[in-house]
Amino acid sequence: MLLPEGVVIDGTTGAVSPSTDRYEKRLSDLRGFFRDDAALDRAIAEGGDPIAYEVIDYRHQASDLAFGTTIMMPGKVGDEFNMTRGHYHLRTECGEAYYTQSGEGLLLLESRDGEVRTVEMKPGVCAFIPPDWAHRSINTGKDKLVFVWFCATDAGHDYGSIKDRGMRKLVVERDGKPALVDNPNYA
Ligand code: M6P
Ligand code: ZN
Repeated sequence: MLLPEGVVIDGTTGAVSPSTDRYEKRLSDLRGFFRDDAALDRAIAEGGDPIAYEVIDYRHQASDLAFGTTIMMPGKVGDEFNMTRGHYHLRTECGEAYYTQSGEGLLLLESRDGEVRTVEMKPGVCAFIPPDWAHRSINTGKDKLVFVWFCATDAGHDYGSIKDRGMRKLVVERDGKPALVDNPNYA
């Protein structure tokens, strides 16, 4: 039987205690997601293939609800800010919430019929991700971006269409500021 417990989440480091799982993605794991492969190679060589983000889970298969943190490093690949792969949920009726704890970023969302929206990520904002919207988080700041996510345990990740086609928009640095631009490679 699952028992109630208080899970301690550090909003600065993203540490979750207790947690059930964790993984990290390095820049080399994100090949194919950034626009500029040569810039990715340079960033990997210069930084020693740095960690781009880390995900820590509190997840029990016997419960419908899971949560955890994502800790995103600052940085850019070419002019594109560090980002997650981005996904739809396999269970298309499942939404998600992202409650930012520290840092600043943008949540980029895209519906199946091609509508694009962004939600600012900053402490105090809990972003609502409706069912069947692709979502990718982007660290546009100089510090770590740490947020807590809440999602159905079995929502699942569908990376296929994002990996194959990309998202319609990119978040790049223009004049020192984040800007949303058309993805020239969108298929
Ligand atoms: C958030 C959640 C996770 C997701 C992670 C990384 O923390 O939505 O479920 O796995 O971001 O994003 P992605 O899986 O798209 O790389
Ligand atoms: Zn999700």
